[in-house]
Amino acid sequence: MIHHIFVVTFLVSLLHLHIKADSQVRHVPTQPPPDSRPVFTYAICNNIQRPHFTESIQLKVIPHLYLIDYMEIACKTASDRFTKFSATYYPSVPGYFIDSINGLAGNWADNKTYWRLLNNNSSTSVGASDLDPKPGDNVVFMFTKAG
Ligand code: B12
Repeated sequence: MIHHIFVVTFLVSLLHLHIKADSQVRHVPTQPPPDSRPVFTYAICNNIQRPHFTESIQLKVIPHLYLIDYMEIACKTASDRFTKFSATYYPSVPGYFIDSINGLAGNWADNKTYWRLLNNNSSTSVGASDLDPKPGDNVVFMFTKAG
């Protein structure tokens, strides 16, 4: 009988310890994983010329990089969705004008199409060589027909 009581007491205290340990684990504040630097969203969107396409990627903000650098990173790290882009350097601006993305080129002369650059739903006042995305930004190259 005494032996039984001892065993039951022992088991109950074990259970108690377990619950205690478990509740302690639950109350430990969640630590961010070591590689969770701030990100921004980069997207390309063509709704006007078939085949339509939209692609989006979250990229880590890296000091001293500009959008054109991130466009290259997207082509390297998600080459199935961000296949390529082409750009022309204008010393007059100065900077790179983005001519084509994923093989789709603007054609200002014939139909006033171009790749328009937006950040947080507003047209940017600078191009891809001068835009430095901040954490949380929503940067989009939108294929657009002017006028
Ligand atoms: C006309 C014009 C356009 C036209 C060009 C069409 C064409 N082929 O004619 C369109 C509407 C396509 C355009 C688009 C953009 N433009 Co613009 N554009 C101008 C504008 C009003 C006149 C340029 C011009 O004709 N100059 C006279 C000719 C003889 O000189 P040029 O050296 O040959 O000009 C060429 C370059 O300026 C080039 N170009 C036009 N815009 C841009 C933008 C960038 C970043 C670059 C590198 C080149 C470039 O196209 C011109 C014609 O070939 C200037 C303002 C100004 N007054 O200069 C802004 C200007 C050059 N554009 C500007 C911007 C920001 C843009 C956009 C990024 C806007 C956006 N948020 O989408 C986009 C480019 C996006 C991309 N795909 O890279 C800025 C550049 C600032 C900077 N330091 O980056 C300027 C200075 C306006 C401003 N904010 O003050 N643009």
